[in-house]
Amino acid sequence: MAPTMKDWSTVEKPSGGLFAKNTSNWDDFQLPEDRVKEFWEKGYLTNVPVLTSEQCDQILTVYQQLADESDQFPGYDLLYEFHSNQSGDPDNVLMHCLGHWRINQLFHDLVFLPNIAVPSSKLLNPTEDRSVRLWHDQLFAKPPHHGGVVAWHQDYSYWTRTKPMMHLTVHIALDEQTLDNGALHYVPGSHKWRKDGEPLPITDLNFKDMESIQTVLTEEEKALFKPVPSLLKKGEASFHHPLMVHGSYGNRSEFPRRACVVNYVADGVISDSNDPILQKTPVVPKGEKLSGQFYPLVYDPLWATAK
Ligand SMILES: O=C(O)CCC(=O)C(=O)O
Repeated sequence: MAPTMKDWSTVEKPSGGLFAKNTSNWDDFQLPEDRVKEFWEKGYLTNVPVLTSEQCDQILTVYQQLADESDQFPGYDLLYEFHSNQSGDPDNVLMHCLGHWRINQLFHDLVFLPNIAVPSSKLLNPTEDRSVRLWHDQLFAKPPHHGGVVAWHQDYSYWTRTKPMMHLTVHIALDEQTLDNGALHYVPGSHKWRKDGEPLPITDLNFKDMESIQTVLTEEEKALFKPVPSLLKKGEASFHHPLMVHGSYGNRSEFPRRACVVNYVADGVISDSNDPILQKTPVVPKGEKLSGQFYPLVYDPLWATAK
């Protein structure tokens, strides 16, 4: 049984553990307009530098401890989910975790990082800048030689218990991502495939092969299915739309491939369920807005105008 410890979700601001606590020049973190346009056209943006190599190393120290110690890691019981190998197959190992921002100061501060929170305000909605709230965080780690696959999917297929769809994923590489080690891949334009904005049905995420999504694609979508790799350097992030089709192949290199993911929602997104929308968190009654301890505000465009 892991020892009890501070629950960092009770701290609704960055603590100063990963970056300076106070930021006044919020606008310095905005992306240039052409990059925002590129995001809405292609459905993703890649190679945005967000962490220094030193910050990555700081995070990797605790990341690896959590991966190695799993249920012995202090605060383990506060995690929303922890899968030391989500595939169950020792030849295709994928460590996947949610809720680590609750148990460690660096993971806590990462969700408030202005380099990701501020640009997200223009990537949650095409017509107006939005205030940004944490939805949840994730870790995806693929060990050397036998790291598993993440099959093609759209994130919003898994998130329809919250609406409307104004969600965003920020994928941060703590290790360089290459063709050999299981870099994330995107299918450009796939966020515009279904005119009704409905996500594709969930297909088997079996962590061994990528292609189960093909069973639900139309002939036209199959013809447009032209994936490209997102070759992130250490400390770079990609941002992707909730309907972007993405996935990653196995890690057959001799090095680990570890990533941190932060998922945001626009302020105003509501719960569409009377069950807990995240494991180990209280119910947000259907129709009520995500807010409070588990969904902190990480950026409000008004902060940039208030002097
Ligand atoms: O780390 C991976 O390969 C999968 C990540 C993913 O699905 C995401 O960033 O949304």
